[in-house]
Amino acid sequence: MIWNETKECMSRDEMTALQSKRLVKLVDYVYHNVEFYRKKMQAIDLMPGDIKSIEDITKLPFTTKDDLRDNYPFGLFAVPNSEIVRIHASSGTTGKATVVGYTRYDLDVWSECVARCLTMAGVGKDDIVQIAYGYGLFTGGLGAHGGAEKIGATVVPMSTGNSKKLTTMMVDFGATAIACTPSYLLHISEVLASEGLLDQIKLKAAICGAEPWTEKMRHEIETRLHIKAYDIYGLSEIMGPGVACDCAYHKGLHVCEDHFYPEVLNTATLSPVADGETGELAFTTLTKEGIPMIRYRTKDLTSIDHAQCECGRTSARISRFKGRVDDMLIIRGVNVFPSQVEAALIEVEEVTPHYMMVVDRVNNLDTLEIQVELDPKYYTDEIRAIETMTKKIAHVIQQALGINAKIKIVEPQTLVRSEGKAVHVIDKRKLY
Ligand code: DLL
Repeated sequence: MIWNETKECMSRDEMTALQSKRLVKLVDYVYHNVEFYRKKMQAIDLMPGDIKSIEDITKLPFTTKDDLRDNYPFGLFAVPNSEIVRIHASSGTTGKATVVGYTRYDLDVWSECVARCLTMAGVGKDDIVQIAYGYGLFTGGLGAHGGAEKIGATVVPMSTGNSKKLTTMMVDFGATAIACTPSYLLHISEVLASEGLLDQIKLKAAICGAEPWTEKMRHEIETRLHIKAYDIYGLSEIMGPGVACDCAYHKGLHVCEDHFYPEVLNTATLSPVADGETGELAFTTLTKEGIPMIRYRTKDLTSIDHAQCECGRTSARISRFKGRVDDMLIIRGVNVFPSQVEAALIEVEEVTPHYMMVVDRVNNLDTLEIQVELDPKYYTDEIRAIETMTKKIAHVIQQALGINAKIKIVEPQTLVRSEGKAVHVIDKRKLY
């Protein structure tokens, strides 16, 4: 183990001093252990001794997902395989999988960070936690699992795949917390309702993440299940779930910044922006041994706030994610994020938060169709009522996005329910 001391609540000056010390050590570590970083630094005549404090971080080059893919599978590892005790990998749907490796120390840090997040969500040793993120190469299941065990909670490793069994066990075991994607939790709430189990659950908290979701979706989940829902963020390249999480005040996600140094970058210049300004989030892993990351560009869009939170924690907070740089659709010249559609649809009482955006190009003009499901009690055979509803939804979308969309009301339960990360966009333009 090359890293030691960690303190959770410290002043900004103490945090900066710790980050500086760790960055200096990290740069020396990667220079001597990862050829990729050594070459990148040599290419710009940068020596480890040139990095003296955290302010010098901007002298370092960025790392991207392509770098991980180009060095597939283990090229960016800083330790021999004998030190690696766990591998995770991204699904690789858009290219080669990105592979990450953890030393025993990395797993300890990971469970510590997730434990902090669960504590923020009020989960402790008396709780029974159902983990309904996927187990396997995806970091969600095992990552949340490690943190829940660390705080001494009773862990139920459900994984995904059998919602009826999950809801039955939720009632039988008296689960008090659940960790899963927000879209899956929405589906679970439907299953609980259809099974008549809603009033038998003991759930009090949900720790949801792995995909963008809105404040309105949080409200929807909290109202349906009578629980508190918390936002947990992370990515496999940096660790997995637990890089950041929100507290009971829900005023941004507290970053475990003693381990992961966050920068928010102007998307055009890649220079760090001021607090409150939106940009692309980058992370430097200050203590990671297996696969350290220097200025890893996440593509996630957020802003940062270094002021102390009302909860008393001093860690920097990142705002709820607006989306990803590569999630943004340009439809007839207008920038559209799926999260805007979600937020708008939740405003319409008759509509459920399940939706699918289908983007196409007809006669050189972009088209947007939004497929929605109504709350079952609003379905009717009366054509005029359906037309009125369609117009109403189209108007709400026009107001929210500034563009017209064709609204298609589909039959109940026809839109795919996801158990992992939800897919909300089919962009047919990419097929031409
Ligand atoms: O999704 C890790 C994770 C698991 C986080 C469980 C939270 C809970 P990846 O599969 O590598 O890792 O995907 C990372 O998912 O860059 C974001 O775009 C998105 N993401 C993760 N959490 C959130 C969140 C896991 N709370 C990518 N809000 C990230 C918005 C999120 N987007």
